[in-house]
Amino acid sequence: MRLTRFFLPVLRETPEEARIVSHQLMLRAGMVKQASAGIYSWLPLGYRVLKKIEQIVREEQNRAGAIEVLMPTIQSADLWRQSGRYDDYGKEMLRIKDRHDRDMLYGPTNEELITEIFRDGVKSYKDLPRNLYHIQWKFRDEVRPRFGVMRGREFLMKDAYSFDLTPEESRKSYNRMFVSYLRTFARLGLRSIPMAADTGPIGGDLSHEFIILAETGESQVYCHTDLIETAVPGRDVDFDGDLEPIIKQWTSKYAATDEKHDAARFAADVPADKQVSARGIEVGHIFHFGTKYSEPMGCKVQGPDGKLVAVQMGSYGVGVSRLVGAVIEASHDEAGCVWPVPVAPFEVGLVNLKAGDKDTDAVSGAIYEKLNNAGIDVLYDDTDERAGAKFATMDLIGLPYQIVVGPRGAKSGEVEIKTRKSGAKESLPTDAGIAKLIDLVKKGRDLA
Ligand code: 5CA
Repeated sequence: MRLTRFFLPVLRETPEEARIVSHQLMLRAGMVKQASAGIYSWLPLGYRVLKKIEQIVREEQNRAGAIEVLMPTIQSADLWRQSGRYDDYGKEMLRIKDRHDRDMLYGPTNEELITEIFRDGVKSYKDLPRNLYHIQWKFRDEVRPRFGVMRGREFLMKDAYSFDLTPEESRKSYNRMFVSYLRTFARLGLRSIPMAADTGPIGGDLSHEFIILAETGESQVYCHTDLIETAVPGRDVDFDGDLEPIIKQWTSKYAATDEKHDAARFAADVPADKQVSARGIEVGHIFHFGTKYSEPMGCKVQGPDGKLVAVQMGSYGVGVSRLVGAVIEASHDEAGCVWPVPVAPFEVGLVNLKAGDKDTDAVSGAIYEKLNNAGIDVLYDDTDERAGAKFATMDLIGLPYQIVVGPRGAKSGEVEIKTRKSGAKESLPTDAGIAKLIDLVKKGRDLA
């Protein structure tokens, strides 16, 4: 992509309303624009990150055996009356009337709708287990939308729903999502910490939040240092096998906890030099709730003995749009974002320091073509801005690697490669520079 043809409305000043760094940087880097309180338009740069995160979430759901569907954003209130949640959900639910005066709502989550779909589509235990998911916008009329996309009113969520015959089988489905989440967040360049959690309005008896440690997190969490170092399951993990040993590793007596739960027990059990107390951002939340929805909504299958049984269910959410902010919180410096390769809006920034100059244009154009042909996502700064402004913008938008072509190098056949994260710079012959970049980017794409 040539910057002269792109839409990148960067701001030089930090907008006053933004209180945390991810919100500030997302506005400054022209990633999002607020449309109204807690509701954002995704501009091209931000949208590219959102799509990359969404795709990684999707790949890991598929790997764990979940099947993608797409349910609507608008739902009928009647469905929520069947589960009893229409009145319970309160003011967070955006209620709408259609032209026939029917009660509709903008879905804050989809337990009811998926239960109806499954109920009408499946009859026998032989159709179990199944896990259906979608990646769709949600609306929650939060009292205090804040921190940009981190706590929005409209936000993109991946929500998966598992259906099983028995609680034991359902536990296996829960475990599959648990392991899948560890992998998903690791692939985004994040270290996630699972933490036993309350179930709130979703309900149920078993639940974990997945927390990213970051200074601006909304909750105080405590965990054992070992948890931060535990190896994440590799891509060869067998989702049909026994995942209990992996789950045990992550939910032992050293399991993470927070103030609401057993912070005191944690303080007594875990050696002082192994305790980590930090702020955390919740990027995922999984629930097992048995027959809470299937029973009232009549989602039953015929068991092996011919009797009808309500199916066992769980639901599994990932805050896809929140993750864009969470990655920035976890990875940035004074100059701007520092994207991990797998989620970077572009993998390489190509800077032509003297656009309009015959030599730098020729060399930059050739590099642009070679990188594109190698399948690298390149943003080519071919504008006539001065060098200082170009470097500032590149650092602000935080592409993992930069390749800089100046008039002198263009003549002598050298380019400069910069690694955004370390700031390390290296001058190399042009072709060697290109080869090195391709190698670095390809190595950086797979983090787990
Ligand atoms: N039905 C269940 C699981 S599918 C559910 O709705 N869970 S949830 O309420 O915990 O939401 C799932 C994830 O969505 C959260 O972990 C969080 O990462 C994200 N999320 C929730 N509320 C917001 C919000 N207001 N803004 C941005 N992301 C949010």
